Amino acid sequence: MIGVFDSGIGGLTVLRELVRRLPGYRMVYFGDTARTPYGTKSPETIIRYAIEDTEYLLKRGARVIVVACHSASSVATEALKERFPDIPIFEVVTPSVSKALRVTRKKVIGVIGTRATIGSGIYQRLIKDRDPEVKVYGNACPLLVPLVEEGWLKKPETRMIVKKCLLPLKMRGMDTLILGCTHYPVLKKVIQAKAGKRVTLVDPAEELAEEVKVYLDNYPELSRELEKDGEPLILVSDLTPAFSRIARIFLGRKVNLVKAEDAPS
Ligand code: DGN
Repeated sequence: MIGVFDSGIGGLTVLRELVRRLPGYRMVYFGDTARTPYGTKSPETIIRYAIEDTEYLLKRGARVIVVACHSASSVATEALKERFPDIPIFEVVTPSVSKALRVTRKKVIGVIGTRATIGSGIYQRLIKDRDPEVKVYGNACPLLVPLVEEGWLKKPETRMIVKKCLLPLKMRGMDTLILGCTHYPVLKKVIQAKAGKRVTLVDPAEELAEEVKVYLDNYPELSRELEKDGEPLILVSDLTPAFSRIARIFLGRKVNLVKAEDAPS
């Protein structure tokens, strides 16, 4: 099966795209709601959590790992690849960088994300490695996470904060914007309106899902080994009524969250 993990339930935006592109593949999602958020934590802590989340999914039978969390993708990918060299590990940063480089016309790319993601400098490194002429500007927008979780998707306060988050990037002339956090695709319409219609938004969930699909098309033996039995199992390390309500925002439909310790093995 395909194992997907996130700091919480925002990663369901990634699961949603995976299910859309790989319908029928068996998927298990683990949202670390007991320890969320990761985006405010130190790289050492995020790496430790990411390794534990991966170990948990492998124990449950995952053969492929998808890191849905941008904070974990940004700081823990290297450590995960080192620790689990035989497991195909996908993350959300690299495919969004490829897409941004393909679509930028003026070679000015903006990135928004959590403090951990922006603080890691990973986008600057990866983009500059591939095209030193491209300018990359990041802005941490941690306030958007609770706004989405409260369901404040169209409130004037949210529009105002989105505008403020994008202002420094607009001033630099970005023509492409990477939505570097699991929560941001839910705000796509507001972000597009405030960024301006000439700015191309990159939704990492879409790019990652396409990458996993192409990979499995190229490795038919592995693809055959991944069971295909429909509905994903969505596990969380802590369960409250609020999490179930919020999960619906991210997956776009009713979600049955299962507490990991109660899950059938
Ligand atoms: N899942 C996190 C991310 O994509 O960076 C957002 C939630 C958080 O940990 N702050």
